[in-house]
Amino acid sequence: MNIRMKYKLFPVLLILAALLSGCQDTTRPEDEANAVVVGFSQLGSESAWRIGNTASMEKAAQSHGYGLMLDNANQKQEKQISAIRSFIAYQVDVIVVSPIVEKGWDNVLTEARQAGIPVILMDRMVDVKDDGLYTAYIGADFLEEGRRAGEYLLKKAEAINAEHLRVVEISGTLDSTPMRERQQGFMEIIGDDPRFELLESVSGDFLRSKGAECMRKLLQKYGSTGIDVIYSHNDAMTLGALDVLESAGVKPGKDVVLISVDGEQAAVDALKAGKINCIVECTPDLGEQVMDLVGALTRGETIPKASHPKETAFTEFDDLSGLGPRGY
Ligand code: GYE
Repeated sequence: MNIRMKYKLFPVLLILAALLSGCQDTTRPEDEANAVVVGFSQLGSESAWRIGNTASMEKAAQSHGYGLMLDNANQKQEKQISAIRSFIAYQVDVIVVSPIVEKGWDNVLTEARQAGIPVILMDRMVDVKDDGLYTAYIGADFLEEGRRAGEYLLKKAEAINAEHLRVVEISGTLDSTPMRERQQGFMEIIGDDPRFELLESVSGDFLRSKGAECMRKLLQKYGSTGIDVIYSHNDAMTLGALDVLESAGVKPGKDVVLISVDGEQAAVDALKAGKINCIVECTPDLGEQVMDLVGALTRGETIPKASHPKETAFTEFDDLSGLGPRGY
C-alpha cells in the first residue's frame, strides 16, 4: 500500500485501533514516517514479562513514530487469528505476532502473504510447513535458557555434594516454544546424569495462580520433604509456588532449590533474599528491535531471518549487588 492510501485509511485505522486496544494511544502522527502502521497481535497478559513486552512495543512504536494497532488475545489462539485477519483487511504495513502455541498458523499466514504483508514473529515461533510464511523471527534462544538452568543445577549439585536430587518441573503453556525448548535444553544438560531424578513435569501455563495450584498438588503428592529442586519455566509460576511452599512451612531457596526464568523485579528481589536460587534471564524488551526491523522492511531492506537478544543468568553464586532495577 502506498503512503497516500494509508493516510486516507488513517481515520479507519484509528477507529479499529481504538476498538482493538480499548482506546490506547492512537494520535495521528505528523511526519511522513508516521504513515507506517504495525498490527500487533499480543497473545495475552499472563505475566509481568508479557505486560512489560506489550509496554516495550507501545513505547518503541511511539518513538519510531509508527501507528500501532494492538490486539490482546487473552490467551486464545482463535482471537489471534481473527486479529491478524483484521490487520490484513485494513492493510497494515507489517504484522507482528507473538504466537501462543506453535501449530495452527499456516492458513492465516498464507492469507497475510497473499495480501503482501510481511509478518514478524516476536518472542515465540510457529511450526509451519513453509518458513517463507513469515519474514523474520525475533525472540530469546529458549534452548540456551534451558541449558543455563541445567548448568546452574550441575553447579549447585557439585557445591552441595549431592548424590540424588529429586526434581519437578513446572512448565509453561504446552506446545509453546519457550515451554518446549526450556524443557529440552534443561534435559540436555541433566537428563543423563544419574544424580538427578525427574519426578514429574506439570504445566502451570505461565500463570502465577496455576503455579501455586501445581505446587499444592505436588506437595500433596510428594510431601514437604519429597522434592529437592523445582524448575519453573517463568517467574510468575515460581512466585506462586513460592507462596505455597512458605505457607506449608517449607523454606524456598533452602529446603528446596528454586530455578526460574525471566527476571522480573519481584523474582529478582526473592533471589536477593535467598528464596530463589537461580533466574535465567529472558528479556521482554524487544520493542526497539522489532520496530527497527519494521523500519528496515518499509525501506525495502532485507532483514535477518532470526535474531536473539543477549541474555544471561542470575544465580546465588553471583554477586548481585550491581544488578539494577529490572523495569518490569
Ligand atoms: O517467559 C513468560 C511469558 O514467551 C518468553 O511468556 C515468553 C514467556 C515468558 O508468559 O513469563
